[in-house]
Amino acid sequence: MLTKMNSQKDTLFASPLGEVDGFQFDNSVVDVFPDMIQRSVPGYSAIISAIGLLSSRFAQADSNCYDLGCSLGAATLSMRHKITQPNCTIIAVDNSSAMLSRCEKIIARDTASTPVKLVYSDIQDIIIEKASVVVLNFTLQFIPVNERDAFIKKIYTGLRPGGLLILSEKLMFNDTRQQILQTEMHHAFKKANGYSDMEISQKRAALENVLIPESFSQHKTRLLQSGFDNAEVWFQYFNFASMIALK
Ligand code: GEK
Repeated sequence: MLTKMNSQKDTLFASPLGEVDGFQFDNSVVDVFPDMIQRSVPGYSAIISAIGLLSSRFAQADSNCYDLGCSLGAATLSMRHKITQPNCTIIAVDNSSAMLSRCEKIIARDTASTPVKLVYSDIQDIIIEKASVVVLNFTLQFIPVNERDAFIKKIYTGLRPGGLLILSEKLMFNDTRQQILQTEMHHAFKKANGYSDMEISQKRAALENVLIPESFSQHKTRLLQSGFDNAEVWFQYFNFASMIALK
């Protein structure tokens, strides 16, 4: 699995930075990404495994399966190892050239047979067609909020009947006590995984205005208004959740 590959330990925010710049998916992040996401996103490995299981059930013959915001291809590889339907192509898209070129090397070392097409693009600019599975694993949260409705509608349009959208996101909560509790529990999760208070607070500053979380009810409303028949949370660990929406 990708998370067990040679990944440097994430110490990007371990020294005092003074002014913290906005977070970017550059080469320094690529080098530590598997360690970073594993120690920062509760349930990440469980979600990656389930993406494979869900894809094996929902991938249709002669269709495309999309991994939008693929980073180093963890979800792509999970799908690739579980899809058995003929003539499926996995289309993995990211707009970080650093991520995509490392992803290309990782995919090249993998021997599963379903073809993978890597696309360097903003995920909003690609054509989505003949889709049976679309994965947005912690990516929608980086798209400007006012552009999310049109983007989800575009995904819905590109999905075939019976198609599946897997949407994993950091969540926010309308209830103030829940918001505080879940945020504190996420920080406790990160501390238990070896991050210091300074690393946690500097990373939070870097992600402010870059990662914009919404509530589950905002996501559900958008998914239903875009045309999906239904949308539910299938996994949640503190303020990180993965949803499935069916066409
Ligand atoms: C995983 N899904 O390991 N267009 C294309 N890519 C984008 C855009 C955009 N507009 N915005 C952000 N990205 C992965 C993890 S990480 C989540 C996803 C995180 C890309 C960005 O370059 C990065 O690679 C990815 O989305 C987000 O299952 O780091 O919290």
